[in-house]
Amino acid sequence: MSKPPTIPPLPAALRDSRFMRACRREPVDMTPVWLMRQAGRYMKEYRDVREKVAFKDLCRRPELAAEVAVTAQKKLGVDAGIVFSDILLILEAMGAGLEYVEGEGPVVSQGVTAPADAERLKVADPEALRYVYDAVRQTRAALPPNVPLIGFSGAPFTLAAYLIDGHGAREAEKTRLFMRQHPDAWGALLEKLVKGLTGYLWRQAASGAQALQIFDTWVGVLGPRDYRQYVLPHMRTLVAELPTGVPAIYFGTGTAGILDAMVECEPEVIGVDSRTDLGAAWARCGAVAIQGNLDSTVLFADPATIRRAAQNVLDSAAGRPGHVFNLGHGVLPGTPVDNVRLLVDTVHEASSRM
Ligand code: 1CP
Repeated sequence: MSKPPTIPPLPAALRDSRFMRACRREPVDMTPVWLMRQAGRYMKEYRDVREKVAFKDLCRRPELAAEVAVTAQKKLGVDAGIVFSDILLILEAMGAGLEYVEGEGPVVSQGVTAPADAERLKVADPEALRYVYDAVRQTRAALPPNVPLIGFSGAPFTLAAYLIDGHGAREAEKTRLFMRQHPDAWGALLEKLVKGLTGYLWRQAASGAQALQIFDTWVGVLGPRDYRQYVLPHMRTLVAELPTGVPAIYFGTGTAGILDAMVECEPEVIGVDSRTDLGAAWARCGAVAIQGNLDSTVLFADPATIRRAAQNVLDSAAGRPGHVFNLGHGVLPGTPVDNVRLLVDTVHEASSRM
């Protein structure tokens, strides 16, 4: 593997930003907020771009990816931007097929059905994803100087689930069987993923991402024993190999049963969905910042309901240092943009009074 690139020093305006302070569990003037999938179909500006460009081409055109990410950050007034990309792009760099089918979502082909397939896949060459680093660079340059940029990748388990189950990895049934039936091939596959992800995430940080989110969207299908046996050792390696000073945010859904095990990989921030109470999560996780966790469907409700629900999340965080406000999962298609802005303003106003 090529030597990791160097990480640029963090300018004071970014270092002292609310979001970075919260990631380090330092006190803040108000709770920082950003939203998973803050750039996407619910936003007219995004749909206008997508009318002209297919999704994969959008990801591969850094100037457009940057435009979409920066527009969302500015329009919403959120405390961080996230690079516009997708967790599945790395699968192509490993030798799998990936198509985004209109109205159906991503479809992975030439994935893994037998141990030999896991052997056939390559460690992703991080240079094959150069267009992502260009997007990071251009997004960083266009964001306000005090607004951090989040880079991201999928987690080894969730990416393996897309390779093994193909599309719609929600229940990950084939994946759960594969890891038990072929533990050696499973271990080798996750090692390969971790190697590729390490180079990929380092390069995003070197190109101007101030934090790195690892999306383990489907890991909640596992119980704590299986998580510790089949996933944790690989997550530990990945998080340990990331650059110091660049907070790692580890997010999964349906993780109430495995949160204690997930934090054992020692991320700076753990992301939880709306099924977990924030106060209870802190009691279990200890010294870690927590990101979350408003139910995404609240954003379809009336203003009073949105305000009350946001306040409930802030109340369960109870002013502890190290809360990054977010949804429990992504912004849903069809969400009214005005409601998202109301949420952001409410989080800022209500938390500054607390
Ligand atoms: O225009 C379109 O129709 C494409 C829809 C879309 C978008 C906007 C996809 C396809 N990916 C994305 C962008 C994206 N994906 C971002 C950046 C935007 C932002 O957050 O502002 C990020 C962080 C992701 C990450 C991602 N992709 C995850 C993890 C997050 C999560 O929601 O759990 C997952 C699971 C994916 C796979 C994926 N890509 C696209 C879709 C529709 C899906 C989910 C498919 C499934 O349910 O299996």
